[in-house]
Amino acid sequence: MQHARRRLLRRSALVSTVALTVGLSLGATGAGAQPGTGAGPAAVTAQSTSAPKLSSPDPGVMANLFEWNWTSVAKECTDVLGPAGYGGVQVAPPQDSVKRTKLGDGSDTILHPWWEVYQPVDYRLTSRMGSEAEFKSMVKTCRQAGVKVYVDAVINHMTGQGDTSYGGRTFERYAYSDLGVNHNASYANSDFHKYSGDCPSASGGIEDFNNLAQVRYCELVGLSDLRTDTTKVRKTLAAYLNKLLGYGVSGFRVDAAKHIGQPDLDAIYARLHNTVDGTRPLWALEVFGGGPGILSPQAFTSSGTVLGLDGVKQIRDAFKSYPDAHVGSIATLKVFGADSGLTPGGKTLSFVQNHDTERNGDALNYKDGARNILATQWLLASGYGTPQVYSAFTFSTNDDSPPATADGMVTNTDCSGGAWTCIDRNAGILGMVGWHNYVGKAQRQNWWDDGANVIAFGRGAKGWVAFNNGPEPKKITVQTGLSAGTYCDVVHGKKSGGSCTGPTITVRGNGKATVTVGATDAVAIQANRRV
Ligand code: LM2
Ligand code: CA
Repeated sequence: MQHARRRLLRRSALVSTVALTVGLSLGATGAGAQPGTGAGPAAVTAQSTSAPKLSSPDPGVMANLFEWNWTSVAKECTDVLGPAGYGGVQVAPPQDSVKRTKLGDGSDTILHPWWEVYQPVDYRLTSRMGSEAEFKSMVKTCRQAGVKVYVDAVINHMTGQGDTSYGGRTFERYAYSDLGVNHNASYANSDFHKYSGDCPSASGGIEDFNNLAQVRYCELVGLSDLRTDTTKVRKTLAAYLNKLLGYGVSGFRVDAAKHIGQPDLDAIYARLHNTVDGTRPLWALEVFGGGPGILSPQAFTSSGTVLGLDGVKQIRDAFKSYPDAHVGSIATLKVFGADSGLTPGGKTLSFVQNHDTERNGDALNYKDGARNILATQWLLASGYGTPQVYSAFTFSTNDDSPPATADGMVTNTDCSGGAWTCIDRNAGILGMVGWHNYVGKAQRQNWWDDGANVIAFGRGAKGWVAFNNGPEPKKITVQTGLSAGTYCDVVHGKKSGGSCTGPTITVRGNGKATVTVGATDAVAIQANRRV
């Protein structure tokens, strides 16, 4: 199934490339576009491109700590994310999920693969990342550290099989009793598209990812598809999300949003309470590119923010054709964003990879080492979208569990052992998080490139940065836009007292600087880090 879905996704991606080439002429800015507001829903019709009626605040830089347990997320918020200036953290699906007692159909060999969490059983927060009490305490701790929490909300479907759950339930597919919200509502056959007659495919699964009714009403990789078009299911899902908002959660990454569809997404969002800060929740929709018309990511921007999944591929192709080991050409990134066919920055959660794309070849991943770090630093500098820094665990097969007990409970993150990537802690990335926050909405200026793999640009008179994606160090003399002075390179050092713990860069009276940028490395300076 998994492979079949990938093949289908690939095929529809090809279709989309053609569609994008032929069809799109979006006017908004690319690189340098503003990080932005999330969104609330507007009435969606096939024609509608109206602006959202409500907006949520700019989340700032978000860390995506995929499948870190709640204790480790809390500690990271206090020790690393808050002090470095991350504004938010995305966490893995916290609802109770399947805990397999047997292997699947023979295509997998790991009892507790990472993807168990995408098969909800009920809406108690008894997951392999910890208990409901630990979740609540994590949200409180992160918020105290100045880091808002965003939850991966799995609301399109329930499990693909009957089994046991991390919360200790035993259940059958299409029969999930006592969901723990909405007066302990249950889901029965009548709450699934399997029994509603809406799914037109012969198999009951999504066979054609360009067919609207199949995409919305048939089963995605065999997962029991909820009737999100009914009031009962909408109320139950909203009760789950409102419980999370009540605990202090600030918004959601909506799993499989393309398979829920705009009308149902808007109706669910309309039932959501404000966050404890009095703002509308972030509503970040997972919509793979490749679908026509209303199935395209662009067509979901009137319902919310969308995940930058097409951007992920452009970033991969600019830096490296993973997994071919070819070096790409980052000079191509002069144009990136709406002008390169992507959704506008103000409506996009941008990232170099997530848990799907790091495994399926669409993205760079931690195995690319310095090149992956460089790409993440570039994203933070670009100003495109709300940038996420992805930090998870290492793997050798696509199904590997995160480090866990034999029972599947995820163990504490240990950044020293090689099992966790801890990319959020990389010193150069921490420096670029600060740089990103400092330059704010300043426009990109003084773009320079060598036509291949060295680029440099400023953001207003506030910051300047250079990236070298090539194999040799490169010496460049360029206009920085900053005033004369000696600055700390915040990728390799920190300002401490009157000096820099790393190298410095001198800007001359005419704003120019001569800088050597190391192979697969970056340098960055900002106006408030002069030595
Ligand atoms: C997503 N976005 O739309 C997630 O980002 C993605 O990671 C999820 O798939 C998917 N949608 C469903 O939430 C992952 C994983 C799949 C896995 C599912 C469910 O990529 O391989 O499917 O989670 O755990 C697995 C098996 C598959 C089986 C299915 C149902 O790999 O072979 O299909 O469970 O039992 C019969
Ligand atoms: Ca659906």
